[in-house]
Amino acid sequence: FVSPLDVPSILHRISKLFDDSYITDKKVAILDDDLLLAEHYSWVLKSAGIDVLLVKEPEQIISELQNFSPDLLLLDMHMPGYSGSDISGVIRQYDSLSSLHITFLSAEHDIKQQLQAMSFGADDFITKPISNENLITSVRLTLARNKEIKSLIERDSLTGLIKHSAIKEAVARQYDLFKRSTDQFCVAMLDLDHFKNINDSYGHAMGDVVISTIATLLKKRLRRSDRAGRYGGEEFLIVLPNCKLQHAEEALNTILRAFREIHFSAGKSQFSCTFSAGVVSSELEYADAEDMIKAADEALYQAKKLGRDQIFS
Ligand code: GH3
Ligand code: MG
Ligand code: MG
Ligand code: MG
Repeated sequence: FVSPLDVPSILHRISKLFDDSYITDKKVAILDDDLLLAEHYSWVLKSAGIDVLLVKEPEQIISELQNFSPDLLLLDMHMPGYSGSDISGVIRQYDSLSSLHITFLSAEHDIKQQLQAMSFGADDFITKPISNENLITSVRLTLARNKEIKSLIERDSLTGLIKHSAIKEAVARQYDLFKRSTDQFCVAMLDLDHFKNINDSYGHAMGDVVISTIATLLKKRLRRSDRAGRYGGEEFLIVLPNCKLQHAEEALNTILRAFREIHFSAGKSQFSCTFSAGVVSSELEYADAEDMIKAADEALYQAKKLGRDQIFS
């Protein structure tokens, strides 16, 4: 073990390796039956500005991970009564934890044993003992790399919004939270009006400009805790946590007014565009997240039927 003094110096040495502002998710969970060692790792990572959860009861690991939602789990391979492979096998059965990065910690040097253990759902391996410097470097590299991969997989390149499956997952996560906390939340489905006409009259590239404009507006005007995703071509799914139906409706109406005022220039002509949206609240009891999305889609259909350029709830 080292004195507290050398953690800052380690950080200083490796800081040039990383753009810190880039790593915004810094949550790591640790499970090791050697509590002294686990506490040491925790202290080292905390000194590096990482939020750490020490899992002390392996039986509670699923709920603890779901509550803390870490980006990385450092998991001991050998524990009395459990193996790391058993635990990662269980973790991978939960959809909400399927993207959690699991790194095995072990004194196991045999590569064959390591690979076999990893076939149960871990992503990589750290061999114990590990120096403080290597632990911090390895954890930060994993966090940075994960964030980059996640954003490449989840983000849509035209709008920078999260894609279909990621926004659906965000709705599902909110629905799960709601079941436990009963905080009301809303889901909205938004679709541009007569968008085919815009493509036909001004070209597909101009259509793309309109799509990225509404996406930018959503990013700017929604609350930070809200999430918007590109559900389809010119369709957007939005989840608004901690929000009453009336407020969601107001927020979308404000965005609609702003969007309507935008004048797009295509050569000598100018045009504008509108959208329709359907909003539903968790106050009405829905069977699951899927059911709520379907209801938002039906509300959207009503908004279209009533003449478009409006929010239906
Ligand atoms: P409505 O008011 O009923 O929604 O009419 P609409 O013309 O908007 O009909 P719909 O929503 O069915 O049309 C979607 C159109 O959006 C069809 C498709 O060609 C176009 N589209 C889908 N994705 C893209 C894209 O990425 N870029 C562009 N430019 N157009 C797209
Ligand atoms: Mg152990
Ligand atoms: Mg449309
Ligand atoms: Mg559409």
